[in-house]
Amino acid sequence: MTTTLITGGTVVSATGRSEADVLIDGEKIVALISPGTTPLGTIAADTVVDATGKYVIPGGIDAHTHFELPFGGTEASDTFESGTRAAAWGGTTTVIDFAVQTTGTKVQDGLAKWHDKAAGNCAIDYGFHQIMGGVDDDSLKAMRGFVDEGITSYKMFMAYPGVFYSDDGQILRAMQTAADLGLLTMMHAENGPAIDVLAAQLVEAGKTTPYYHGIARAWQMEEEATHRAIMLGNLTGAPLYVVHVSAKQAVEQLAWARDKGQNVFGETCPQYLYLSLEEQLGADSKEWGAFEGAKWVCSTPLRSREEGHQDHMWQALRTNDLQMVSTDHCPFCMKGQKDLGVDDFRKIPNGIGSIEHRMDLMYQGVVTGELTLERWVELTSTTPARMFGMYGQKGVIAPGADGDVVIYDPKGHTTISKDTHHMNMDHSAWEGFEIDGHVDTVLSRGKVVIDRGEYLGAKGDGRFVKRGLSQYLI
Ligand code: DUC
Ligand code: ZN
Ligand code: ZN
Repeated sequence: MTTTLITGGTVVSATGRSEADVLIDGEKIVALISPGTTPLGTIAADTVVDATGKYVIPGGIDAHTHFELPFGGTEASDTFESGTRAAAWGGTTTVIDFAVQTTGTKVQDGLAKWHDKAAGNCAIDYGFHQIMGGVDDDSLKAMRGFVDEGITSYKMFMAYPGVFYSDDGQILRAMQTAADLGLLTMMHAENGPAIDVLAAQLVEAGKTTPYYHGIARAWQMEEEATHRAIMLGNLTGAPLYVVHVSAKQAVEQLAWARDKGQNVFGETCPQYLYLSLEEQLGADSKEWGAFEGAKWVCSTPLRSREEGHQDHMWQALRTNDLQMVSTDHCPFCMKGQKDLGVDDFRKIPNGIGSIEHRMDLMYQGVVTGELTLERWVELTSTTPARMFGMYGQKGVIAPGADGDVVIYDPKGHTTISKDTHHMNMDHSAWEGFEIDGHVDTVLSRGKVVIDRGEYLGAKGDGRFVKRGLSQYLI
């Protein structure tokens, strides 16, 4: 077993910061040592990592990724191998991807397929949520095996009729089962049937460009579905976690339910904090013309800055009306994938790739004063660990936890570009973004996988994490 000592840094947790050295023995953190104390005698570690002037934080946890997701006649362009490697570059040491059951297939087959895709291919640790694409007697029975499989959360879609969609009766039945088992219900909250009508009307009127993706998926569709999901959760007693929240009105629904004491939670994603309907979806360029906006076609969609959604998301992250930031990493290339929808925005595969940039993008909130350092750690690591039943093992720098550690240099600087990122994409949704701060060194279960600009990890290093029940419930 090798020992690693991280010296001279400022250890930041969700609740505070302190000057301490961190000792890792093999895969586990074994001690935090304050300056001037030598409780373990003279420590002669095999490897010493100097973190002077830098932050030492628990590895990032991205609880919402889609590697190799079949969508719109194509497949998300990052594999488990490329996606988890890019995650490591960006200071994320655990991902939770979504195993997929589509309508008409068996849940167990979907899960087995996802284990096959991931096993032996990941650079960092990974877990799964289960997408339920068809709620029936069979799938409800399958849910009863989830906890033993270490899959304690599952996702349903109020959108995408004919693909992933569940109607209210199906949602009700699944939530009843989830309440019984203690599972966390994750919801894609958009009124899909109404959106599909609006989208068809727009296309018929000749409004086919990416911008109209955002118009069809109006905020009213998100607010209404969020409210409906909350009420179904209220009735059944099922804890609810709403994914990729982008409308301020949806946040207001979550806050309303939380104020009444309901177990309701929400995540947003970097794209809903920084990007907008006007500036990105409505963009055009020499290269792609009016189709440039396809890079940012995702669902829920980017919202209008004029309407104030982005500012509201930042505020909600401060007030804990939103508890987490995940990426919904679902990358597609422009050539050969996004361009399937060049004549009709409905055919553009939905998704943005950001897994490599989440820690950096959220650190900008610290730079601008939107977030404290501690809240940055909480939103990107500690709460994801608690929400999804991994806290203690992940999400914290403490004796007994996995040696998942990021050394972050606040003096570093990066310009994001497709030419330097490690995601399998021919463009970047974040091209030209200037980042203050930099991921310097990353350890995954005690192994240095990123060493100041060098990748030292390997596919197969990452292991499946069997998760427990949520540790975040009220
Ligand atoms: N939203 C996306 O943008 N992509 C994949 C699925 C989803 O819900
Ligand atoms: Zn979704
Ligand atoms: Zn998603």
